[in-house]
Amino acid sequence: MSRLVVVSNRVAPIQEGKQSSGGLAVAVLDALSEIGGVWFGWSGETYASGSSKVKTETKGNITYATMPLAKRDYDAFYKGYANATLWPLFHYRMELVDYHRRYVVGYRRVNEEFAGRLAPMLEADDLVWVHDYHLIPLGRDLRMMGHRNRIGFFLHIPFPPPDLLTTCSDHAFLVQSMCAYDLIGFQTENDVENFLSYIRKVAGGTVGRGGRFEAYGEKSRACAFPIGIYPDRLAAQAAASADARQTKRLLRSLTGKDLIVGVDRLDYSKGLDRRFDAYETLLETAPSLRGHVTYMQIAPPSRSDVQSYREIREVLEGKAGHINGRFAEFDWVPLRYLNKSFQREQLTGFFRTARIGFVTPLRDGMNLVAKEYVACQDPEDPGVLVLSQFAGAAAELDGAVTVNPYDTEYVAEGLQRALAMSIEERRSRWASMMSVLRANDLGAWRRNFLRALRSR
Ligand code: ADQ
Repeated sequence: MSRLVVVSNRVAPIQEGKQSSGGLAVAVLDALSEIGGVWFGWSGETYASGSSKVKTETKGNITYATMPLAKRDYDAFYKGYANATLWPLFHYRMELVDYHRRYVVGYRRVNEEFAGRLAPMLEADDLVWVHDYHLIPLGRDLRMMGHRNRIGFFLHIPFPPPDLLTTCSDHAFLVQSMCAYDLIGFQTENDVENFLSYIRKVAGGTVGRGGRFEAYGEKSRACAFPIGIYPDRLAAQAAASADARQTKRLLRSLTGKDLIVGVDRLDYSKGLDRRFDAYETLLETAPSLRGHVTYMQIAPPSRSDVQSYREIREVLEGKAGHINGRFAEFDWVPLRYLNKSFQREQLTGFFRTARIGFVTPLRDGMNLVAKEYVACQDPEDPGVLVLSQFAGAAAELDGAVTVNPYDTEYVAEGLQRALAMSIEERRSRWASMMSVLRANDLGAWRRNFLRALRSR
């Protein structure tokens, strides 16, 4: 079988043996360790002057090939175009887009450099799988260097409708670059539809059956491959974690109160500010719940060198202080707000302890936390998932209490419904979600994508 060559922005956290808080890292490592191959990407290091070298290291059946970025490339490509331009743009947050020509110049330069460094490592029958918004032009750059391999691209984040995408001057460059791939994978049918709508309306292309299309002189295919988890592995871990020291400590600290849990990277797309507002509305409108619920929000800081991330952190600190100042009693703190990461084993225990999984992004490609929360529940006494209708996961998780995160009263009502739900209803909603998670697990995601790429 041909090798798999995965290219993604970051490789380093896994290589250094650190716990990564990104969903992509978990998914890619799982896929590669089953098939074997190469994982190429940025090492996470920067250098001020001179040139860089690709460092390779083989562990088991995976060769990690990483390269550092020049400081100016880090600023323009990573901090700039990827995280201050594309991330807000693709999450429908035009007002947060920070656009500069030097950013896109750096973005193109780094993609060309990645392609140039990867090229000598490629064998003719390698399947190449490029991940995410940092590397949209990479496939086209490899093609321009003469590589005829099957090259697929998967976008982990949402794809916006054409009216939003065209607010960015580079929209044609971005979509044209995507068309150079043999297969373009999205998280949901909604994202596929947004992309094909651009192909029809803006690119003047034609769209056929099964996501096949022609545009900019290229023939390609766009399909949805919703990313999953391994639910039974997590369930086993959660069951084991129920007896872990930290889970017991958490349980003791709750003294019988119902736990609402949120776990997100500290990112404005996750809707934490409105989520805090909704919790405040819950305490305001349902006074009987005061002293009987505890909301624990775990949110490790991410991308702290981007201005909009520093701002959301400040906003959340203010809101957390406000809620606790307004409602706390001498023996009850309504909101526990933690800016740190936890080991997977600890998180699974926390998920299992929580009566409610509170997941309300304003826009999210998929949201693996929603799926992980469901998988970690005790089948006899499962908790309830309160989920934003704008998370990709909402298309699959039909047993969740679905809410509109922009409507804080509606979210507060959703929390109330979830807190009051009968055990029969909780069990039946959980069972229906768990069977979806098993059918669309992480293995299925990887197999379906690679099968479609091979057979194109
Ligand atoms: P993310 O935006 O990072 O991923 P998500 O899908 O929820 O979001 O994945 C986060 C992962 O990190 C989960 O596995 C979670 O358990 C873990 N994690 C989060 N906070 C943590 C903490 N405090 N400590 C330890 N682990 C933590 C992007 C897209 C998503 C898409 C994924 C995968 O934005 O929409 O679902 O990629 O494609």
